[in-house]
Amino acid sequence: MTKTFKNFIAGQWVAPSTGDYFENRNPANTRDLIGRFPDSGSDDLARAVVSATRGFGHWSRVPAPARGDIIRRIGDLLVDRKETLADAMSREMGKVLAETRGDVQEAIDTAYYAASEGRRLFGYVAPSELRKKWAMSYRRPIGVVGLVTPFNFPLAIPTWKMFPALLCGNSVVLKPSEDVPHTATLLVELLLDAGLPPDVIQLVHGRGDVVGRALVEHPDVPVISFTGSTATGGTVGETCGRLHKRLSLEMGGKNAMIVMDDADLDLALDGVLWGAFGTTGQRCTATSRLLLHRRIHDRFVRRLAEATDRLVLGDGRALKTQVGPLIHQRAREKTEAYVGLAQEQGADVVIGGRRPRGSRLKDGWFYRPTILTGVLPQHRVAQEEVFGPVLSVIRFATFDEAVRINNGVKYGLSSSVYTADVNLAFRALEELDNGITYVNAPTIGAEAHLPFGGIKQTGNGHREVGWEGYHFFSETKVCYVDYSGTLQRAQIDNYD
Ligand code: UN1
Repeated sequence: MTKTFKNFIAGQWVAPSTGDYFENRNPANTRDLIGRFPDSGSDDLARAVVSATRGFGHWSRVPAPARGDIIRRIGDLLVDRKETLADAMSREMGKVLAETRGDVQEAIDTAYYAASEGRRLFGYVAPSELRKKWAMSYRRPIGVVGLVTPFNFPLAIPTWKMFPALLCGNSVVLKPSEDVPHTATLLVELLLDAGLPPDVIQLVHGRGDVVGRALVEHPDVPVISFTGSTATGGTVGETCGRLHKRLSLEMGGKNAMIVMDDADLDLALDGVLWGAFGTTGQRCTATSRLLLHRRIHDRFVRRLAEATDRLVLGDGRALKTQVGPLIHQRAREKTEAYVGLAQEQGADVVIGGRRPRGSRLKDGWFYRPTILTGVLPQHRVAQEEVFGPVLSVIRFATFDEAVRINNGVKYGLSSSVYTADVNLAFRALEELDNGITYVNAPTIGAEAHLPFGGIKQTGNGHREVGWEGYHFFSETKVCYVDYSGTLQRAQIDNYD
């Protein structure tokens, strides 16, 4: 019997007003049907916003340390349910269990950070320019926050938006990716078990162009946080600009790893395998360009091809699997199209460049990890986000050239340099145009307590998590108290 799931609106698990559902299948084996999920309409979303507005009314008045206590309990339950959540996530998203456990761990870390932030959420006290007057600031909740989240981190991304938003006193409407609705459902069940008031969290499943759009356009949702493609982010940005909403965008990446000729090549090899093919390349931080110094280029490519060939593809829940499937047919077709395009533009496929053979993987969206050489910086495969297991190798002669290539794309999320030269390492930190730069580590793996985000068309100036995440989800109120008993006028020149 196929299980039919519901939305969580106004404190109840409810069927969608449309009566329509979509199927959620395991990308490693499409014969495995996980369930049917609501293909909701804008009416469902509107009801969720009404309830979340009520939730905001009382939650925003709960003291921040007490809000933090509930989020700490959420963290504890995430610890208890780590294996169940990881397994469900691998089943619906495809990445290997070690990675989905990491995804849960990122949520746990974010929860405990948020809990402790309830006892900080610092404002400032500044000296007033006048006598007998205090000047200070504190952080206020904003209102109903709309979250639109992607498939690749089914738990980490919704929670790293949601926990700071909740801690700051906002209520939340979550529209998860239609590729990972089951993890979102398990998350909301967990939040309620931990004691989060039911009208503070609403879950509305459905399509981006219906439910996502309704959320972004809703006049009573003053804050939107979106992670997804740069194209969709642009549309979200136009709407939020028109409606004067506060908006945080996390979008594409075209992240490069630079390997200098003095680098520890064993270390760089492990790094690039993990950075390029972890999560099957489906991270916005994925290493999708490998910039190799010409003196080590051929040697490194040979070793990389051998190691890539040994990677074991399969179901993310099978013990031996190192690389899972892509999320769906469109993702595989897009990956194939980029490999074709690269070849037309003159690149060579060194390894991969095709679907796996044999019957074992025939029912999943698998694609062999692929290395392209002879790629030029301006080739489309080296400029555009593939979001698949495709690594473009580019040769360079000098560090300055590598910096130019790294910076010569429209994205600016993450970069990495492998070198033993401390001077070059610091130059990389200074000169690479990205929100995150790693030295002697791959482009993926940002930690949950440091601000996350990118520059240029990766973002719109905000950062997620860390201390900066809390700035986005709260407004600064500045307070002046004049206890002089007289009218004192600021900006009047009192200095004779
Ligand atoms: C993403 O791919 O959208 O830094 C987020 C990392 C992870 C988060 C990636 N902690 O790779």
